[in-house]
Amino acid sequence: MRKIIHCDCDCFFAAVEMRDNPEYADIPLAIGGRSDRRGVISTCNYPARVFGIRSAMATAHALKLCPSLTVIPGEMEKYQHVSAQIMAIYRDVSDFIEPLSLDEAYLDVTDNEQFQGSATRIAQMLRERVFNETGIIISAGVAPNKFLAKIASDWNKPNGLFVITPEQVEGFVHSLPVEKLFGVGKKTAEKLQLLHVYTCGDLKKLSAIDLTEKFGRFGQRLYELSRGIDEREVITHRVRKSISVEHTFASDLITVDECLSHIPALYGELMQRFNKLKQSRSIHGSFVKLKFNDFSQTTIEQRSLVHNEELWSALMVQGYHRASKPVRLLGIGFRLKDKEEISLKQLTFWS
Ligand code: TTP
Ligand code: MG
Repeated sequence: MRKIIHCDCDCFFAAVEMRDNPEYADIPLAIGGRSDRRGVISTCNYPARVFGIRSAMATAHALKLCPSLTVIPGEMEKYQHVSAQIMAIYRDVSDFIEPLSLDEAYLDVTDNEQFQGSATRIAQMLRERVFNETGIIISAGVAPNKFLAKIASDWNKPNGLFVITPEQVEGFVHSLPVEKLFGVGKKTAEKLQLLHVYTCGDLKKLSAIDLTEKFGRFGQRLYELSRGIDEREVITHRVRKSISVEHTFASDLITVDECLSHIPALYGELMQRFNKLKQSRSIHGSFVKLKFNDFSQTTIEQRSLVHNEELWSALMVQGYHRASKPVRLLGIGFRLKDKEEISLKQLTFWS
């Protein structure tokens, strides 16, 4: 029996904007494209949802529903940055994490020993840590599988925690509307209604053969989901392709020598991070990144198995002279050999 937590930020893009601009906190706010350019809403905060505004709605329509709606374009880079911070908290708590999008992830905490193995208390701790460290509120669902954990995180949104214990699965699923099942869209729901199936309880009355006849392979899935069964694992093997460190300076670096003087510190930090990697990985290249004071940036890299200060310096000089402008950020990193690629190649070689 697994213990799965699904975490999902509340009105993510809007939450970041409300955090950074408190004047947005209590007014209807949406992130979206301009109505005069046929833009659509990416998301909106909960005060805006009272008016019926939803993701993917045309901004022009949203403004009809709520003329006082504040619509702002948003800043994807900022949301990516906050997302990376939140995912780092999840990774700190569990090695078994599967990010699904910028604001959503599954964690498998079956063998996690924190809080005597209580998934509920781990989820509560995650919610507190994310809020304390990033100012963003997440809702979490705890259940014995992915399918139910995802439904659970939505159940008490916003700012919610909902737990489905193994004993509660049968009762919970019984009254669950079939529209909540992954893969059941409008068409399938209509088809099911013709069979007088509205809830998973109704769905359970149909035999596996019946379901396969009517829905093909998806019929088998419906048979399982209506019984609260979902064997999918949390997929964790994200292959890291590079590792890097970077530093943004309080005041710009003007000369190339100033840039070069930061190499030893960056190099030391990079080696520290590299040595902390869980699996040993081979380096097959090095790169330097420079961001200039006009926010343009450049990366120079070289395939090489060896690395030393001379190599970094040569790359840094090359990068600096691409723009010869004051520098606001410096980064250095390694490209890593893809382990899976190697084993695949070996397989084809031997077969
Ligand atoms: P969601 O988690 O679907 O939505 P949300 O976080 O805004 O709201 P909720 O409280 O219901 O979870 O999506 C996460 C972010 O992805 C969302 O903030 C904006 C973006 N997004 C789009 O840009 N377009 C879309 O159609 C959707 C659904 C989301
Ligand atoms: Mg969300």
